[in-house]
Amino acid sequence: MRVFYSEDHRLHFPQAELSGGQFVTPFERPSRLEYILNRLRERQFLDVVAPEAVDMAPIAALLDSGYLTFLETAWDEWKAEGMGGEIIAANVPARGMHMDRIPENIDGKVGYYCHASETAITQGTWKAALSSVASAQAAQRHVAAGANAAFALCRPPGHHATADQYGGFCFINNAAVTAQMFRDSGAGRVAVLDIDFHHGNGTQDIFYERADVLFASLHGAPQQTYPYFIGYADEKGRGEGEGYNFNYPMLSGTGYSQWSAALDEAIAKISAWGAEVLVVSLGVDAYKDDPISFFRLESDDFTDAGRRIGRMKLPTVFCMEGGYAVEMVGLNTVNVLEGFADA
Ligand code: Q9C
Ligand code: ZN
Repeated sequence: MRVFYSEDHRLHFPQAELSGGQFVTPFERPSRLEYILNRLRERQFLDVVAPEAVDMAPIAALLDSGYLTFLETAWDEWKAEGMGGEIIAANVPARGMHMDRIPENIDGKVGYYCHASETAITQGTWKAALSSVASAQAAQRHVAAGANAAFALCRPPGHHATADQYGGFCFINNAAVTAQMFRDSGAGRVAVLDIDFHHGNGTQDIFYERADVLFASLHGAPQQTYPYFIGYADEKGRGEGEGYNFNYPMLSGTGYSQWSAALDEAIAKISAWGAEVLVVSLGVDAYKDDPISFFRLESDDFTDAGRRIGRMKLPTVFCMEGGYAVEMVGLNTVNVLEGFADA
C-alpha cells in the first residue's frame, strides 16, 4: 500500500494547547508521525512518497471561501494587530448572539471561525494544513487510477473541520475533500467511515444534506466528551441527506466487543447501500491508553478492525486523524493497514 506523506506538517507545532485551564504541550504534535513512519518502515510499508502540490480547486469548491482566506491570512492579521502569542480563540458567538455577522477585527474573526479554543494557529499552520490535504489528494488520485488502497499520512488531522470552522486540532477536512474528489472523478456512491475516537463532526456537517456521500462514525458519546454538542445517534441527515448519516456514540469504558459490533453495523450500512469507494478517517485514539480518550481497544483489536474494513473489498483511502498515546500510535495505525491488506 502506497503511503503519501509531506514533511511540511512540521510547520504546524503550536507551543501550547489550552487544556484543563493550563497551557500544555499540544497532544497533537509532530512526533506522532515519526512513530508512524518508523512502524511503517519496520513492517515493510516502504512505498512512502511525497505528494504533488496541493490542488486548490476541489478545496475551494467544497469549503467556504471566507474561511479559506481567513486561514491563509490570520497569522499576518494577528501580528499586525500587535498580538504577542499564538492565535487562540477567546470570544465565540454564543446563544442569543449573531452567528452570521463576521467581525472585521482579527480577534473577532478568530472566534467566528473557531469552534474549540484548544487549537492554536501559528505562522506555519496554513502551509502545514495544505500539505496535509495534498497527501489526501494524492492518495485519492492513486486509488482513482486503479490502486486498491492508499494511506494519506495527514497531519494536521481534518475530521473536526467543517466548511467554515476549525477546532479539535483540525483546519481542513482531508477526508471530506477526498470523498468529494471521488465524486468528481466519477464514483456515484462514496462512504466515509470514521473510526477516530472523536465524532467526525466536520465531515458529518459537510455532507449532512447529501445522499451521495454516506457518513458513519464510531465515537465517544457527546454527553461525555468533545465535541460535546454533536454526534448523537438521532442525527440521521437532513433533507436529501436523511438516512445517510450514522452515528454510533459509546460510553466511557467501551471495549472491543461493543465497539466492533458498532463497526459491523456501520460496515453493513455501507455495504447494503452499495458504496463504490471508501474513505476511512483513521484515528487510533480508541486505544486503551490514549491520554484524552476513554475506550479500551488493545493494539491487536486494530488489526481485527482493519480486517473487517478490508472484507468490504472497496477501493479505500485512509486519512490519518487522531491518536495521542504517541509511542503506540505507529503500531496501532500500521495494525489497521495490515489487517486491511490481509482481509
Ligand atoms: N485536554 C482528533 O482526534 N479536546 N482531535 C482535547 C484535551 C479536543 C481531538 C482535550 C480533542 C480533539 C483529530
Ligand atoms: Zn480523535
